[in-house]
Amino acid sequence: MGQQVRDGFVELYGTAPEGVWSAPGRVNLIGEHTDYNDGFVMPFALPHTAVAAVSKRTDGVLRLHSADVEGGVVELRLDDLVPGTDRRWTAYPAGVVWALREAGHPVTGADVHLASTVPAGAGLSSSAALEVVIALALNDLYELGLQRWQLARLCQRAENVYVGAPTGIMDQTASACCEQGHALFLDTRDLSQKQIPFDLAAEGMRLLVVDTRVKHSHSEGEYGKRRAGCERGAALLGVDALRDVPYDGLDAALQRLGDDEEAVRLVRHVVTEDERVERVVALLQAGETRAIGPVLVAGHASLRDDFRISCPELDLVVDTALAAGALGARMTGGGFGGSAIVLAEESDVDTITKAVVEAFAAADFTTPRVFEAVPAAGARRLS
Ligand code: GAF
Repeated sequence: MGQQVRDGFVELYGTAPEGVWSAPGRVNLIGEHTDYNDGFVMPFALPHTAVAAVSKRTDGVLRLHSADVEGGVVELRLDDLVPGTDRRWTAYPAGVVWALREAGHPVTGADVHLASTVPAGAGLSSSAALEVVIALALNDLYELGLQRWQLARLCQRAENVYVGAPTGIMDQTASACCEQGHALFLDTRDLSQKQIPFDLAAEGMRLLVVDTRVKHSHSEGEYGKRRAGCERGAALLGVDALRDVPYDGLDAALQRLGDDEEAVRLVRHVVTEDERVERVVALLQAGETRAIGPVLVAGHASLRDDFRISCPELDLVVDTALAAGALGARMTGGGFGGSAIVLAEESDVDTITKAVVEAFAAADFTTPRVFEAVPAAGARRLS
């Protein structure tokens, strides 16, 4: 796609771009809604990417164009970028430019043409891919010398403040830092990372992504409500973040919350989910990959029953896949729609896929999009 985006830039702006960059979407293997609680996550990069051809400008103008969106070039003045004022796709790249400048980096403008193969609204981090590809391009072109984790932080700030979605740091870090063939074990408190080899094919397994086609959006209220609820739970327990509630102290913590049913559910999900991430890492490192299946299923139950962010379509994927022989399955990403993942023996993939598609048809749901996910590379310069 790099060449196509380069050609598109030439056609649009009449000169060759200074470079072309790509940044992937992600799926999260385990560790959901833990990132804004300073906890653990374990995403890996998808082969689906946002690709941007970019050149610098010196006149304080940002020109943005997407091959995926109807309409022409959007021209913005850097001095006019104000958080919360843009409801279009352009808020993501413009937000990154705003965040870089707000942090004191001397960005004086850019021409951008981009295209993305990350499905939008599918819970696969299409917005983080868009942010990270711009951040990486500007970091290179303006020789800012920022490290990957710093770019991720700036992209998160763009999303939180400029776009107005109160998300955590997982998606941007995944897009910026993942490596091919690995899942990223990330401690979101200090952003320390460990690349965990994750080669299912070598062990005769596959990981399927099932996009339910139910669109989700983080700017809408429910995500923010869960986040506020977790912060309230931490305050009630007198800790900085729920990450600080130890797993072996969970019962005592829940007792302290008494009959505050909502706080009990949210705290129980986050604390047990952090433990599940650590368990999955330990199992993978011990070579017991098939044993992560039940941990993924327990994660789904916790998101459905305690965190309450699943939906009938996601539950149907999980239940149907398990009944058709999957080793494990769970929703992935922010919830309220989006995608689920299914861990399966290679020999069961066709049966499971067919069962899920048929179950959706029987329930009168939109046909889901099913594809295999193999851990791909993180953000990089293509040319
Ligand atoms: C979304 C958010 F963007 C992430 O930060 C994370 O909270 C995730 O939902 C849930 O784990 O993708």
